[in-house]
Amino acid sequence: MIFRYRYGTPFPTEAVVLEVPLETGNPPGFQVQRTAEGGLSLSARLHAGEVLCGLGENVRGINRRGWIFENNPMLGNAHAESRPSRFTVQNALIAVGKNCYGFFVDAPAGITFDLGCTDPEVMCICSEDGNLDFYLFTGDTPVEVVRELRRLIGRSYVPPKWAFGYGQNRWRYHSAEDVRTVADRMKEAGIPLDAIYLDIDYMKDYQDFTVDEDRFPDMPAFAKEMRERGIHLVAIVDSGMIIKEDDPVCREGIEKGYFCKDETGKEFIGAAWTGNVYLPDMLNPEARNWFGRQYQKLMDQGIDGFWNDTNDLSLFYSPEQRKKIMTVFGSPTLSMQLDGDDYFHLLDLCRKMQSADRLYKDIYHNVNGKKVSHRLGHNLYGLHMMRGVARAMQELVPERRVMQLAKISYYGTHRYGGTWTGDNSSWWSHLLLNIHQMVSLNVAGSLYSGGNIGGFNENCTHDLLQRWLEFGVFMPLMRNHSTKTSRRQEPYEFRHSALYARTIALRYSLIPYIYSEFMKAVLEDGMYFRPLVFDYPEDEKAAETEDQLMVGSSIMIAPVYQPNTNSRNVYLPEPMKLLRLRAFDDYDMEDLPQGDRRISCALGEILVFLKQNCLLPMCPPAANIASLDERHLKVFANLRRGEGAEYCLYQDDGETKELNRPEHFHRLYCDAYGWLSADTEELTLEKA
Ligand code: MIG
Repeated sequence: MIFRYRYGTPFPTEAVVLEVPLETGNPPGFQVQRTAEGGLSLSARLHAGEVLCGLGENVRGINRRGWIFENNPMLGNAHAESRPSRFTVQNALIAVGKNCYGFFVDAPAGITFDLGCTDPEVMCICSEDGNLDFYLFTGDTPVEVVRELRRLIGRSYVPPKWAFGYGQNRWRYHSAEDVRTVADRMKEAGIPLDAIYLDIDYMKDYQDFTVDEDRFPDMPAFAKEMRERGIHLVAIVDSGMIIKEDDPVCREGIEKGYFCKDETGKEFIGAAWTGNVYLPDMLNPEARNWFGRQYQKLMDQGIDGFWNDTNDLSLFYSPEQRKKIMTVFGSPTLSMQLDGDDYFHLLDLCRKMQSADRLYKDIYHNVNGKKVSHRLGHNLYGLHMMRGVARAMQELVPERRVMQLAKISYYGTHRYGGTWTGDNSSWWSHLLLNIHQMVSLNVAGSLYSGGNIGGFNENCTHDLLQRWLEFGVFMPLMRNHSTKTSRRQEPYEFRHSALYARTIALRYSLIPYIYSEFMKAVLEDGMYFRPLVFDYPEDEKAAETEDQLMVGSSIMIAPVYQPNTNSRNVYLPEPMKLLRLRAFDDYDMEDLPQGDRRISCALGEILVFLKQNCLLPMCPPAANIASLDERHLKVFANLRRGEGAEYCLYQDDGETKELNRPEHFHRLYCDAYGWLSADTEELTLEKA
């Protein structure tokens, strides 16, 4: 059930797709108080052992208890453990304990979640301005509660099937030649590949919708060459448009009034790291649809997908702020030898230069003719950018799915595209963080998501990349990405590239399962990744286990996320069959009882735990998704004595949008003696 409570006059975020009638009074179990400054707080008791999951890609564990989170992402928002907010703004939590319930605070800004930080037994949600819609969800199981949340916010985005293949990315593939070299070296190393991502280097002077013709002389021909090799090009688009007199898109944007304005009604000029920019007003439907239509220019060049960056705006400062600082720096009263006071005054000024609050208050949107401050609009910017792009795609290629990603996203963005978790680092702790983030993104319906494999900043090592890939095999978005100054981390850059090749090939072998489970999670408003506590809510140990995940209906995974180790502890909430996978035809199996175990796992091995009476279908690997043969499946089974098992396989053309057709669903059966059969003659099955 979904219940809705309204406080004040909330700004319409358009996150929800369902009209829910308003309740009177306050949500049961919550105490509601107004503050003297017009704010509002809702507090509830936290019970012993209760687990809180959600809040998007934030830092810290799967269980959010014990920390204060805010919905205020901004530039420089590294994945540090102390960060109160990250790019995805997903204000919902699912509570699993004596009672199982969830809630979503629909308010674009100014929300703080004190989840037992101030008082370990109290959770308090505070709103600065007191305007919000509070949705409460109930259900018998955690997944049912999630289902109610997702019924409210709408069905998740589905990319084309090739987007489940391996993608290679690095900031600074400078030219067509660079990209070709990546494709060649991947092929030489025998590594499957479906996509190469183009970072801002393909653009002419970092301007959106342009291609640098010196470095990419004939993009359409190049894209065609790549596509013939089975590789899709995915191009980055930044939200800000570089200010250029002769740029036709810029000119049109100004003429039509499609950019954000400053206090006086002039185009706001922001300093982004690529230069001074105008900001398309994504909160204005006409403006965002216009921006979306520009993507045609890139599609005409043969680009197959988009990753939409800097939708947090990524602004450094406004010209006004710069002027102020320059005045202070240039002041003759400032002595050459800075004394303590001057020094700290200057440091403080520079630090405040980036203060989002000051910056955002100078930016205005046009929402139905009304001036709306970016303070309210900040978190919604990415959502509406994706809406504009999705709508344009619907017009341009109505019958086809289009691959697209966003970085910052309010609730609702999951309907229009996938998510990558932004600039992480090549740290072991960020591999573990990536595992945690997948859970909370899945709560929010951001099912097509992933972190930068190998880490973006800092230098990756051969074992970190290998272990990250072993987890990445299960991430719907499997993309290796690094920044231009870090050590190169394409798999062929390291000595044991055969190991990486085998691991990535395993991803392709697991596609029949991964794609089926992903599609079922979308179509049933379920979750692809789940924390153990969602499946075993009565099990206290499951509630404490944060380094293992349930993936789909049949399996649990336990990735290794520490260096220099060939084993790890695993908790089995029920008896399971361990599959230690090295390659499609190289594995061992062992039946394990319920309980704690130390399990060996050498570099290049993936631990998969098959639940009882469950099946896991796999296919032989291939060079890319399009060449997979998914009609001949090898099936792993874990049967209780005297019982059979059934599996629902999903297969479609991977391109068109009609997802729920009955012919996409096939049943695989395994009887108590281990005999396999399917409900279609098109499939042949072999027992593992
Ligand atoms: O920080 O386009 O998250 O993936 O490589 C600079 C350059 C802007 C941030 C993205 C990152 C991308 C980078 N961008």
